[in-house]
Amino acid sequence: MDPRANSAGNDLNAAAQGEPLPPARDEPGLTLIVPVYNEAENFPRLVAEIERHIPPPFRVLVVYDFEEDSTLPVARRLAAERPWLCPVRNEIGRGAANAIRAGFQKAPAGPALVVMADLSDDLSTVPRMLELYRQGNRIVCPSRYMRGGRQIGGPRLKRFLSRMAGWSLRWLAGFPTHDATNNFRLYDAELVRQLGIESTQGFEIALELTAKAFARGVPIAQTPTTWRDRTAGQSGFKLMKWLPGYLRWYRYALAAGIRRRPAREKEEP
Ligand SMILES: Nc1nc2c(ncn2[C@@H]2O[C@H](COP(=O)(O)OP(=O)(O)OP(=O)(O)O)[C@@H](O)[C@H]2O)c(=O)[nH]1
Ligand SMILES: [Mg+2]
Repeated sequence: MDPRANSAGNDLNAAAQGEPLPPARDEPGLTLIVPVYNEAENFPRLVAEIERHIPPPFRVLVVYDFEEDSTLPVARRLAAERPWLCPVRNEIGRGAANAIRAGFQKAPAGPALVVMADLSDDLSTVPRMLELYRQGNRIVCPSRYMRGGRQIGGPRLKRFLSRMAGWSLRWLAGFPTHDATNNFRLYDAELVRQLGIESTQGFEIALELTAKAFARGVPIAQTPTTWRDRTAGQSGFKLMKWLPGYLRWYRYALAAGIRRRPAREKEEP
């Protein structure tokens, strides 16, 4: 196991001693965690989408791995007029999972939304997600695969595997979303601190956190969303390299669903 496993809780405590966070538009509020890898082309449109769809107060943590990332000059220019926009260097180690972990280190208590910079995620879903969070759900999952959801474009094999993972976990284990692998997701930051993050490679991090919360009976909701394949920039998705991580948390979620079946049957008469 990775020596950093389960260290997210400590990391998050350490965040209080790190650089000060930018003020949200009005304290307290939503934190957006946006991992970026050379997203200069997409980033200004992402900021416009955030301003259009997300009700203040919020802050945006733009998590990059290295100083030469093409997103950085663009993000810094836009941040000059937006105190809530904050580039954050991922010091944990390169890669998407570590970037998201680094974002959670910085996120204060309250709702934390992970959103991609490639414009694939539909931010008009966010007000409904916040409503479901305020109703007591600690994780809210936008779903491409439930009624009302859509997926437009993307590689066929990846689409097929993602859909199969979602459907099988839903029907075999009663997983709380049809879309187990989508990383566009809202979390309670304190819950993430308690659960800890073990993923260090790719985007299996959303499946990990949701599976751990599901195993503990934490309230989780889903809501339909539309996902569109990126039109600019390069995909960094590494299916074969990341598959073992996905399989680990898939098996965990399946076992949790079977173990929790009597409790679930009581919850859903
Ligand atoms: N910091 C950091 N961010 C990354 C890394 N890889 C990808 N990202 C960012 O994570 C988000 C999603 O990455 P994508 O490469 O689009 O991966 P995906 O959305 O799962 O897959 P596709 O869009 O289907 O290819 C984007 O905002 C990327 O810029 C990485 O190694 N480090
Ligand atoms: Mg993408």
